[in-house]
Amino acid sequence: MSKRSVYIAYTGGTIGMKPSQHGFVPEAGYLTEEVQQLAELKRDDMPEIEIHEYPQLIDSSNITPADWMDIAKDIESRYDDFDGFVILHGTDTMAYTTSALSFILENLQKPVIVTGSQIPFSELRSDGRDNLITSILLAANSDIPEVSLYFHDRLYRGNRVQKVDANDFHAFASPNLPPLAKLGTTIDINHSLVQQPNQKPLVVNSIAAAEIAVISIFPGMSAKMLDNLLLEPFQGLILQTFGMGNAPCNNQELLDVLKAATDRGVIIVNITQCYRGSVDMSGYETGNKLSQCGIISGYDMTTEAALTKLYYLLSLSLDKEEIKEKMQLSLRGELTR
Ligand code: ASN
Repeated sequence: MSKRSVYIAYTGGTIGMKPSQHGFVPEAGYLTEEVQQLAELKRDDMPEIEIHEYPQLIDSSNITPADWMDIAKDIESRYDDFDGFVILHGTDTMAYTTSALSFILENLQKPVIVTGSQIPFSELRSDGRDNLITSILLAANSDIPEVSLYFHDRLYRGNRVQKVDANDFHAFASPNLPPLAKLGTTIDINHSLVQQPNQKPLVVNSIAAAEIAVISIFPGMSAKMLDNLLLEPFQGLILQTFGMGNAPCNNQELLDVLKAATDRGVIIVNITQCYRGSVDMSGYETGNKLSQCGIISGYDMTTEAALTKLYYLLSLSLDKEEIKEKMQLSLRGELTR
């Protein structure tokens, strides 16, 4: 039987960085060379790998929707040649990229695992080695047909994760869905959570930048500020609200601004500021007023999932009602109703 094979796309991030006068920066060529020399990859029980270093390595804070498309098209061009895919990426915006890729890559039948590190490979205590080796193993053998994120002994659904710690090796969490796999002395895959592949061919959807924003409601928020933001050609807002989806209902000016915006066709999606839990606008008057303004529920979506899903749906040339309907349905396992 021929060996399994994994394609590694190296986009940048701390994992391949070196110190500079201005702090850590990605260093061309460095990580590719280190990976090719890894003793672990020469073992018989490891798959064949091919590593493709991107011409412009970036700190992931510089990522744009155009970069997500480049990654997706790169996977598409090698899709038939490999059993699984590993994307090496910075941690800062990794959850945005995994969410975006989950919407861009439709009918996925092979694992696409995004990983990186908190300490560069070049440093003694780097967490990059385990993150990389385990991601390669899972990409080759797990048959999890999803965009997922592997970090510090956990494999998470890509559109359910958030970066929750700037320093700790345990940098990611999936507040509203248990991990797809836990790795200790054994590898425990939670098969009941893993999405079932369909037999349709891979579709690479397009995502383009749009006039959208994420705003967190806060005490004393000005209606005028929001009104200015929502002016034409503004298309959509992810509104992070209190608790179960609540906002001040004693500020009529604020409610009028929101209602006027949805009447103009601006799509406003209500997600909670809380770390865990779901929006239910029927729970309190303060939430109910928002639904009366034409605001739709984002249920338990993360900010990253809601934002990238809105980009995705706006790119599909659907009418507004279809966008609102799809926004509230689970398309790739990103929300629970
Ligand atoms: N700033 C880095 C990045 O996101 C952080 C990291 O990768 N740990 O590219």
